[in-house]
Amino acid sequence: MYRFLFRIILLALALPGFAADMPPIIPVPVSYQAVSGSFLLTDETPVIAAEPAFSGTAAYLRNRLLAETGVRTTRTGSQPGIIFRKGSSSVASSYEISMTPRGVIISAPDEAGAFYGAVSFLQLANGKRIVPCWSIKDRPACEWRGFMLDESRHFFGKTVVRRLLEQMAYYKLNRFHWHLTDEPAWRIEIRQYPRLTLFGGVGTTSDSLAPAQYYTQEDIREIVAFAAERHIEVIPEIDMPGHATAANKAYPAYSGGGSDKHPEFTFNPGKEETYRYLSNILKEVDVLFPSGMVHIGGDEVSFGNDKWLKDPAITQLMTKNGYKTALDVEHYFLRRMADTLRKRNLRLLAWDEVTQAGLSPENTLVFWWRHDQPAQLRAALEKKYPVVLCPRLPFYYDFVQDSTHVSGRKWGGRFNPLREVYAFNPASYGSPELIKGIQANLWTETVATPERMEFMTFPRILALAEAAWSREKDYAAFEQRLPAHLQRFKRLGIRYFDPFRPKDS
Ligand code: TNX
Repeated sequence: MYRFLFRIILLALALPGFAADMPPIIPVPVSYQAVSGSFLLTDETPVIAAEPAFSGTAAYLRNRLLAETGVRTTRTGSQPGIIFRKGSSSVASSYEISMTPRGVIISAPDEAGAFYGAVSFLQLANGKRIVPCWSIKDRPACEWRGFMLDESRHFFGKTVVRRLLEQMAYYKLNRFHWHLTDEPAWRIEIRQYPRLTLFGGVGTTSDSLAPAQYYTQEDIREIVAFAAERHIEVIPEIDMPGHATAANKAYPAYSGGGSDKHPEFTFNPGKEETYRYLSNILKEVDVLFPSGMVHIGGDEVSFGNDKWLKDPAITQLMTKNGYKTALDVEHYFLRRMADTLRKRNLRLLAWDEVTQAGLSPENTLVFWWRHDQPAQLRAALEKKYPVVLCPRLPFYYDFVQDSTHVSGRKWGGRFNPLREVYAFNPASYGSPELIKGIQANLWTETVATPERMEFMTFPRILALAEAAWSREKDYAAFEQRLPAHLQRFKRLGIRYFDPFRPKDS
């Protein structure tokens, strides 16, 4: 009998999760130490913001503890509690947790740090009321920890986006890049140009007769506020001068035409009216998004600029300025848009095609996505552009994550398994002062439903988070912490890919 019990205890110690040499937190904190004993959460546990600026975070923690553990914490009381304090560290977004069975202190220099401390505590609790004690010190490696969702190709809507943002926050991601316009649809209400969403909103790639689906300005405000409560900045992408098909269907006067494969793909860079029109659109966008950044795309213009050299307005512009190629015109367009954004004190974000356009590095952020063109990254860094790394391999989440998967993209037989997302190390690219961080991009031509969206996102977003936040990484240790997170997804009804059973899907 005793031998049997002994064996069970040994087995339990050997199992992942029981080997408590690492807290169950993803992304793994910078330093941690197990402390003996556990902290008990009850309906009498007070959660207190000793620093008034942290009261929003205290409220958030209480709310999530209720949602995830069912415990109804209180605001004051004599029971052991959770206290948020201003800490002595001056590192932005850092935090410390010190815990004993008699109380939890979360200290941070700023609101973001307090929030990340709260999130780490939530992960320590992992849905349970008995929380093992740890002492933790933590700070992010990358400032930009981003995720992009394409809602032009398929529309998922507010409920799904809120669920995604909640999980992004749980893993300390802090930038939501919202790809709202492209060929099939324009998904953001613009008051001055209502047809954008009337016509451009119609259809997804799967159903061209579906009713218009888009975000009203009220919806946008709601999502932006929801994200802000979770320390996530939302950056809209209004793609130009290419990928503009939906807008051009609504307002053909500003179209620069397209190609056989991509009809009406571009805005017309030769007409002054186009700049007025786009500047009016960006004014409304600016007011809705407090991040002070707008992503203007700038990608793949050559897919549909076939008509530019035959267009009277464009050829006139070329003669006037001595331009020889469509690329010269594209760069002119981008400089004009940069002027528009600069006048409004907005930062210009764009894909790596814009590196050669002659924009001012101070006001720009370049997204390196073409993994097969490392020279583009080198050029951007040489020109002193700040950069976010989001190379297709391993950061395009429309790429499948297992060799057995058929729905989704591959690149010359390669795809993006969890392990490769995890292995990505931004520090290995050097230039720490210019490389702001990393981002994963979920394009949705092949992702038609919310379930599929989640399946492509989870758990790869966890590997992204650890690659962005943590300095020391170990895939085996990550794999040990993963099952508890997958179980949580199951509890919350989040669809995910199970890397331990790849054939299940
Ligand atoms: C390239 S990445 C695109 C997107 C597609 C994606 C599909 C980029 C700037 N442009 O328009 O959706 O590939 O993987």
